[in-house]
Amino acid sequence: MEKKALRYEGKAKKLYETDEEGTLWVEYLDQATALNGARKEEIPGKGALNNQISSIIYEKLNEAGISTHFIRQVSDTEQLNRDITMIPMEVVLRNVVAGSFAKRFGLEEGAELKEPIIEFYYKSDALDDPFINEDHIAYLGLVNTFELMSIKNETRKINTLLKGLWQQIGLTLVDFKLEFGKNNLGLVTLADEITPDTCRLWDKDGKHMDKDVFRRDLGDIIPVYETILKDLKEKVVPKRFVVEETPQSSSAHPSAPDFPGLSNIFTGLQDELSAIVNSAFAGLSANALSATSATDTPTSTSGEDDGLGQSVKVTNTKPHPSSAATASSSTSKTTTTANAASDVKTEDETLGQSVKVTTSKPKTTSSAATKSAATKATTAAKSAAPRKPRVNVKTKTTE
Ligand code: AIR
Ligand code: ASP
Repeated sequence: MEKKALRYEGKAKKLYETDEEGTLWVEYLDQATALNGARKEEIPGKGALNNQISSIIYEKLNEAGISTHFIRQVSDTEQLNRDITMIPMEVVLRNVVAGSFAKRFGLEEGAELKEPIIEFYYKSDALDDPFINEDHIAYLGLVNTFELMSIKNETRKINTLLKGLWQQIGLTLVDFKLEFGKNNLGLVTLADEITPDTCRLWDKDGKHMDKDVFRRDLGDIIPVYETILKDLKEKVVPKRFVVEETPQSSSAHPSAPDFPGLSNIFTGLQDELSAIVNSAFAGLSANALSATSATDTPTSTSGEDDGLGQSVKVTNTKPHPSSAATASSSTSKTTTTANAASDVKTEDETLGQSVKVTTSKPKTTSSAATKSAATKATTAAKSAAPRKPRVNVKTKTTE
């Protein structure tokens, strides 16, 4: 693979074309910005740390069946991503009161939210990334109703996975920002970095282990990010990821979201439904679709299961010692990448992960094992109604 012309330079990354169509070469920069780029600083080593941290996280998300842009890390500061059409929207999920949420509602930082709260921001440097709601999203034609449903479902699933992942290194996931794009099949796909630049992470003493150290002038971020990378390498990378079959319960009812494994079925169904709808409605404008009401079925929001079989509970309810709230804005822009083909992994030893997916007959994949988006779309298009999943999948992590 060859690095070709520079496509775009953002605040934290440079995106290059490659000799392979649909693949971008992404270089992480040693730059930190705050206040939408108004404050800018060169921080040697930051690019390498964020590239490696984001690569580890995306490998885990790919393994867990999330459709992402991430292909692979190519050097300390570079990775390959799929080229997808980005949606100019930031999706923020909050587990704990902090940052602009605390500021907006005049709250002290630190209270755990009963249910995660999802917020949307319109990505526009000129407008300073304004806070928007679902009607604004429809009016602006950013995504249609079904894509929005899929984005919210994916965001909740990712929250469950990320909470568990950060908990493995003793950190509470307070909130985070995601960006999505659409791949060549029009499927919603996770993109952009996931790093301490885009997540708020507190250690057990409430110490900031993220970009707030820079935003709030609390010291040097490099040792903080180094600790995170070291801990991820030691405690998260070596974890073996095992997906086990459990017999399907005939009594499982879709309205019982706490039933073990049901959330997987739920999200599997929703993914399929979104795929059908996306392919059926491709071409229709978001405005035309916005007349239909969006149904948002929460999936796995209890925070008890991290999707990797880890028990997760965010218990930080103490007000955070520091209360300065910082307004958010965006990092990168336009087009990055997507994972149209997170391969189905049955026995995958890459990165030391063993992923076993067992299914009952006829063979089908679970939501924890990813089908390629292409297969998914074709399957979805073929079936007139969502298929009944035939497996319950339980995930378990072992050392
Ligand atoms: N974020 C928002 N815009 C850019 C970024 N990185 C992230 C922050 C924080 C979350 O979104 O890092 O984790 C919420 O930010 P805020 O400022 O709205 O409270
Ligand atoms: N990334 C945004 C900026 O560059 C905002 C932030 O992370 O605080 O300004």
